[in-house]
Amino acid sequence: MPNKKISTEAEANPNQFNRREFLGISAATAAVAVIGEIGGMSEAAAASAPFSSTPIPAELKLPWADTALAPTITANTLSFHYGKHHKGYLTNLKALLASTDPLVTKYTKKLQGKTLEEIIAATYNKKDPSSLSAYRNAAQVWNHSFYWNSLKPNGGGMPTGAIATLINSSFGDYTAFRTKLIAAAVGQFGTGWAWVVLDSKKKLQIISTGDADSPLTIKGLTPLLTIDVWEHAYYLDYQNGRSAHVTAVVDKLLNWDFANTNLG
Ligand code: MN3
Repeated sequence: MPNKKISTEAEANPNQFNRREFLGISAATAAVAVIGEIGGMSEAAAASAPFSSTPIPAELKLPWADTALAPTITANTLSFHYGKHHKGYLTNLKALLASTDPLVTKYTKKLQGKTLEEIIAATYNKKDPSSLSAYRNAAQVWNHSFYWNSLKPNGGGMPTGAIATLINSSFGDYTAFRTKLIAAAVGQFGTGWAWVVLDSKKKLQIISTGDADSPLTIKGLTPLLTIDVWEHAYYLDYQNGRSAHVTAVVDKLLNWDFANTNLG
């Protein structure tokens, strides 16, 4: 079941998905953007915002070569994490939505043609097995795509741009932020994620979520960066050394450009 420990104020908020404003990161989607307004969001932003309105992808893609993050994250780890786990979630989601079993379609009919964000919102905290499976697999497809984009070769270290200013105003300085982010990632019990998010008061927060949960289901939070702390993210390279893995990710791979893009 979805982990309810993510926040005492956790609340599914479908409307959140319609009012986020992200700048796009994809040249392909930006190229089709035209000027206009959709519900307060510019059509250019809506069309080029892959992490606020994400169709179920036909296939998945890494934003860098599978050798590019080594030695912090090796191609061997990615061959399983991306090649088996991430792709598996997409395969499972598609199979579920393609099912013609009336016991399944009773719950999945309303999910047809929806974006990942809409599926996540519609199935959050639902108890029937089909909705639960749709939630878990859609959320994990979304989380992993967001995670790959949160990493880049020669990333990490001192932030730049708007995220640097927000880190200083929200946490005092980068050192305090780094300590808190590593602690949240290392301290998440069992499977889950650590997130840097922007709250409704335009301050940064660091939170962790369990299993497939993400800030998308918490009112007022905009995800900026994430770190996967499921064991499949690091066990082949670090065995039980989650702390060493997380520290290396923060210092060598975090993609501040992506955080700045998500800040708009
Ligand atoms: Mn994972």
